[in-house]
Amino acid sequence: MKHVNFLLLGTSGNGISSLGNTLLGQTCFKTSSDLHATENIAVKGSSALRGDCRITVVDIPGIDTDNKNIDALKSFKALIQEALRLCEDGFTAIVFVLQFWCRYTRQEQETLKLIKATLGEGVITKSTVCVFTHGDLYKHESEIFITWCRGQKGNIQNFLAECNYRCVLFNNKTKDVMNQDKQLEELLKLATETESYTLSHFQLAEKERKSLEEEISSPILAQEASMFFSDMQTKLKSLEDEWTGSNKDKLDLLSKYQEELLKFEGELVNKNLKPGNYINPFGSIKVLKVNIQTKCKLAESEIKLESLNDQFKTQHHRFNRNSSTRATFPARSSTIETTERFPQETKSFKRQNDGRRSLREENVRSYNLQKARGKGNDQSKDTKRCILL
Ligand SMILES: Nc1nc2c(ncn2[C@@H]2O[C@H](COP(=O)(O)OP(=O)(O)OP(=O)(O)O)[C@@H](O)[C@H]2O)c(=O)[nH]1
Ligand SMILES: [Mg+2]
Repeated sequence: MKHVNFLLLGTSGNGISSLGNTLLGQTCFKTSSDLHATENIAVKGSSALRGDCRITVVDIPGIDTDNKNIDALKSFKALIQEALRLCEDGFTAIVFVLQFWCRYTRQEQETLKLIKATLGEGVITKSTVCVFTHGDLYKHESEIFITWCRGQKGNIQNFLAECNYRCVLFNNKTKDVMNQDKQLEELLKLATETESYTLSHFQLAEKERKSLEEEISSPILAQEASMFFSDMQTKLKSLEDEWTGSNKDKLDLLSKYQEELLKFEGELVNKNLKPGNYINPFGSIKVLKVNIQTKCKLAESEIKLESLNDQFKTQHHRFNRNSSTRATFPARSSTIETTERFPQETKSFKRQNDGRRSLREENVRSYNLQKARGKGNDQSKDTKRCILL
């Protein structure tokens, strides 16, 4: 006996479950005339003997493309996996269900895109038959249906050409047995032209699924990124305007911000953000990095300066104490005397002065750099203070 397995897919409400019942010759699937989708969250498979053929049909809930997000994508993927589990030999044909009397809209194209991205780009060309339901509304009596299909224009024509005009019209309401048999025969004939769709096809499509996932998640990621940046900018601004703590704590906080930024950048790279109609977050990351690094340098300079000041005060105090001893020595040139009598202190002063000079030069360079970037006015208060010191 011949076994034919069909997987029915299409936009919600197109008559998918009704078609399943027509194919099986009995009511196995729940149908509804409600405007909302049937609360049919499970995949259901049923078989029936039709002539010399055992037909198995797997009906999955119609696709609702208004709900386009990562979760919808993942749940559709899970439905297909479940369908393949129910039909281990795979499907003789994938049946894409359209309504004859309805326009081929953007929604249908979105559904098709989701199907291709989940089952693989080649699924329409190789494995799909298109069934138009509501055949009772077909009034072009004199024109055979395939001629009507070939006469269509625009996006629907592209789709029909893609499935090589494997199209058949179904009237799910007909009680005429001859008509019922005729449409089933036509579908079975077209199914001999298709390549079976199996688990291995589904596994090969993983790359396409990933790509669609990235396309859907990229605008959401970009929005998250923009919120992250504005939050980071606020934190940096308040660090500049309202900070009352020590420079050491400031530096620690800046290092923490830098770590957060690098972590966020890593996450964005891993999620493979695709270019789209939004500001590229990597540009903002660069700006924030430079901003944090400049602030870190300033805080480090302040810390160095504070430590030099402390050292200087200690040395100065010690020097003053020793100067009373120095008064008992015969009068000589003060520089020579200081160098000879206090070699340690003199060397230390020299080092401090060198240190202060190079620090001052570093601050001047940093100030000039900021000024050149047009940020000198507000960020240079600290730097100016360093230069004056
Ligand atoms: N006149 C006519 N009505 C049809 C035909 N096929 C389906 N319908 C009607 O279309 C409506 C939706 O049919 P369903 O089979 O429940 O559609 P579905 O695509 O499975 O919908 P969901 O599972 O809810 O997404 C029902 O009222 C059916 O009676 C047809 O060939 N002709
Ligand atoms: Mg249904």
